[in-house]
Amino acid sequence: MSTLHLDPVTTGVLPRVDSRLKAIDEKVRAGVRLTEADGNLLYQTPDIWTVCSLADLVRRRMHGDIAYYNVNRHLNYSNICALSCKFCAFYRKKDEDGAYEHSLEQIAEEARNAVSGGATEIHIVGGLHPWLGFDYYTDMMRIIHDAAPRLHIKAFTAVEIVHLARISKRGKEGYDGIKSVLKDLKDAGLGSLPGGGAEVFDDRVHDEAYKGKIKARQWMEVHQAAHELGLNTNATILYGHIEQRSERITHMMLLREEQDRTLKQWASDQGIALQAAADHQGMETEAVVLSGEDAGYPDERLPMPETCDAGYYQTITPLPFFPDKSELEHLPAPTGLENLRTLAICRLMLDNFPHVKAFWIMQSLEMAQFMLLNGADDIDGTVVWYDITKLISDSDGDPTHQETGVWDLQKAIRDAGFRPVERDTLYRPVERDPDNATDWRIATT
Ligand code: V47
Repeated sequence: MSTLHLDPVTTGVLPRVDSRLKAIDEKVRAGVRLTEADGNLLYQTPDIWTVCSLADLVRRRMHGDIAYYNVNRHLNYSNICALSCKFCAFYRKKDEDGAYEHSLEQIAEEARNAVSGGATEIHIVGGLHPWLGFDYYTDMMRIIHDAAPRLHIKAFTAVEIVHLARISKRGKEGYDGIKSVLKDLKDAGLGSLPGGGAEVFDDRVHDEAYKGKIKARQWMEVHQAAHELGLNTNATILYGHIEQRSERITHMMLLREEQDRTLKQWASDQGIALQAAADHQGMETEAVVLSGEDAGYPDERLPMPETCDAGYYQTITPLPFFPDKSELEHLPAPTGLENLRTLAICRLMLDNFPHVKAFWIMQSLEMAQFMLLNGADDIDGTVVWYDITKLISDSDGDPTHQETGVWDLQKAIRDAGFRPVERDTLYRPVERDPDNATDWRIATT
């Protein structure tokens, strides 16, 4: 690597290569874990191309030329919320214009529609509804499961789970209360947890922008309890509002630490040696790096949770802040390059997360395509209705209708130079009958 390092401020010239990244380059190539200071440098450097090409190296080691998409539906059962997070334009107060809540019959109908559209997953989240009882949520799982037994139910952010513990009078039981709520939901049909509601794990940002919401420790506890029950979960980071870039790195470090703990627990339960790879590379003994030179996916080191009784974090999805109609509307949205850099840094810092998702609904399909070349291996799915953030409107001007067909997702992936693979929620490849697209099975090879 050249040692060229020009200061873009004094020279007005953007350096092509920043020599300060040399040590990071060597670590990534050797599969050695990056430090917090490395993460901060990845944000500070003007040499975004090196950041992106390192993320691409890791992404190709882990996933080769595969890029995942899925056929899914997002469903927001209600936007009525007891909280008033400043970044959120989705919530409404009871009786406010636009407030809604779906009946269980409407939800069952949506599940049936999802199946007839070929979906393998329904992704369900809502606000913290002040008066719906716990039965509504367990009945929701059962009614979907009855209407669509093969549809995987990925539902409820950690903050909703804590809310459900409170309304089912288990709030005071702490971790055990959370776990028993998750167990009830799992018994009723819940298949996994999405990664929402994490925002940025920092108390200052929390108190300024989403006071009243759970903090990092409780968010992690919910996911830990889910993992212990054999449910896989995802994680997110909502960035580009009032947080500092260094606080994003802290957020990633906390998730990475938690995934280390999760994977080690899981490996010891399974009697397998996840640690061996880390020891072999002479890394910090606590690190479990999945993105080193021996990375390869699908990875038999991480079998599906349904074949064992533990789960783990599958995916990190960086969510760029959408200011429109929120209390923070005066702030600018993060730029395309900032979104690209944040996703690439997620790939590099979260070396123990199997997947990085460029959620096309929030990144745009064009940016998601570009992100596949810079760290992402997944673009999410057909989605259909999305009410939380609005990037596009359909031909009738309805901004919640945000649907892209399978063909468009596949074409976007192919045009970016990757091989589209349809996955289910647990990242198992899906095969479809060419004569009947709604007939699908998990591929065996
Ligand atoms: O929890 C809310 C965020 C999340 C805004 O796990 C906002 O596979 C940006 O979590 N600007 C919901 N973000 C979305 C989510 C998600 C999406 C796709 C896949 C997965 C997954 C998870 O969106 C919320 C909140 O963190 N959010 N308002 C906003 N104005």
